Amino acid sequence: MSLKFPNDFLWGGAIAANQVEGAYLEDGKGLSTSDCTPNGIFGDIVDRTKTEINGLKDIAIDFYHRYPEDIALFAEMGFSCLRVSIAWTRIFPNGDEAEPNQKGLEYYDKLFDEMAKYGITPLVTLSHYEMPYHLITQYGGWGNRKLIAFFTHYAQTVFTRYKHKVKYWLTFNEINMSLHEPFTGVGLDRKSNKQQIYQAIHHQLVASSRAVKLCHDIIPESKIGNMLLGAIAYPLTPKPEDVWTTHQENHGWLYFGDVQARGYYPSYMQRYFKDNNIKLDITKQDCDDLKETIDFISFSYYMSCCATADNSLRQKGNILDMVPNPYLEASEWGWQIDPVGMRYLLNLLYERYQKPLFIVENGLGAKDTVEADGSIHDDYRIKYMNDHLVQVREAIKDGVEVMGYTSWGPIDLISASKAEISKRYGFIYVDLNQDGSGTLNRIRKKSFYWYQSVIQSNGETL
Ligand code: BGP
Repeated sequence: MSLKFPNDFLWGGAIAANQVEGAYLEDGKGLSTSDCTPNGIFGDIVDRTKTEINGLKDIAIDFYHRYPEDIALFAEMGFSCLRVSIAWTRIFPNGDEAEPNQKGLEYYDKLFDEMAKYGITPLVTLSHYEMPYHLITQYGGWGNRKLIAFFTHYAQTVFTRYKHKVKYWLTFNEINMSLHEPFTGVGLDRKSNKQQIYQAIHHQLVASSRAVKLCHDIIPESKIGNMLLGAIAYPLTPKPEDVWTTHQENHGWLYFGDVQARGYYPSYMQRYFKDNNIKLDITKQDCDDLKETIDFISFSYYMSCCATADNSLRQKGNILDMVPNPYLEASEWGWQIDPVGMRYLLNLLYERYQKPLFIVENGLGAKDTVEADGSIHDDYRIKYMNDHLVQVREAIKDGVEVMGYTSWGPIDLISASKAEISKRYGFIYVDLNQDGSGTLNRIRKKSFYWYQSVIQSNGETL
């Protein structure tokens, strides 16, 4: 069997508006939730306009102004695809307006045109960890059913505007994170109870399916997918109770995919809601809307974790309160590195849904050192990505249909969980320090040339 990837495989990288653009109030943009969390998207809510804090996220890596230079660098690596997100607040600054902000629409026109110059296919996320802050203060976030209409109006506006430029779309980034970080996901206070969170998630799932329907109607040749954090858990031991807990733990994120890919709530969730006395307001119209299912499944994959029936072993503070796997090493940020998990996850999702898969985030956050001659030798990043891509190739040989791979943060950007720049993912270094100083100059790392040869050979050099 050939060592190559499919001929139409999409190679590229993934970025998110709030982590790269900066210009956070420029050209009429409104304040978004990500602008209000200075300690990272998972931090406390602070209105930056009043406090003047966190200048780092105000400019981010200044992609808003430097995108032509950055896209030229992506093209130099040979990207055929770039995943970006639209900042909802550039189009509808408050989220509830009838008319869109023209300057915001024009910005993304220019961005997609720049990509087209190099034949780079856009993959666009409608909402990547941000929403208009006004929708939280005035409506209570996704807890309010009205958000469905605001979101679909936004989706309809951008589908109509960019229908000749964008064929691949995603609805909500890592939608399953709403369970763990309700502020970032559904705009609810962290202290919200399960009933409130699941109701808000339900509204978001309905909004997602309505966006899918609109996309299919407005851009018939389009493909629209969901986006999951691929939070795969293994049993910590072969003890049957651990195996069963793991099964349930995986349901905690797979249910989002089940609803979006199958069009209804799975029976195990009905049982879960009953056991936890959660009574959702689900209308007949909601059930009809949910039937409009996605065309493909997309996910991020950084690490795997373990599950156990023994709650005392859970580790707090690491995104999913996971139990560490004794057989795996971890990044400096405690994310356990598991390339085989990539193959396992791809097989699991394909067997479950029989829909094409798109890996839309994968990468290693690490501290880089710039040598005296200006070079950056990030062999650790090359190893991480090479090992994962080898497993992607194995999964393709297993028969899994994989549409593409967009690495996370092909250029250094502001970390989502910590709002820091030192956790770098890029093939391209950005001269920016935590205090906001730096020239913002872009420098090619060693991994830049490695990825370039991987793409050029369509994976043969792995
Ligand atoms: C995913 C998010 C991204 C990105 C990535 C890395 O969960 O979709 O926005 O940031 O994780 O996370 P971090 O930036 O915290 O290292």
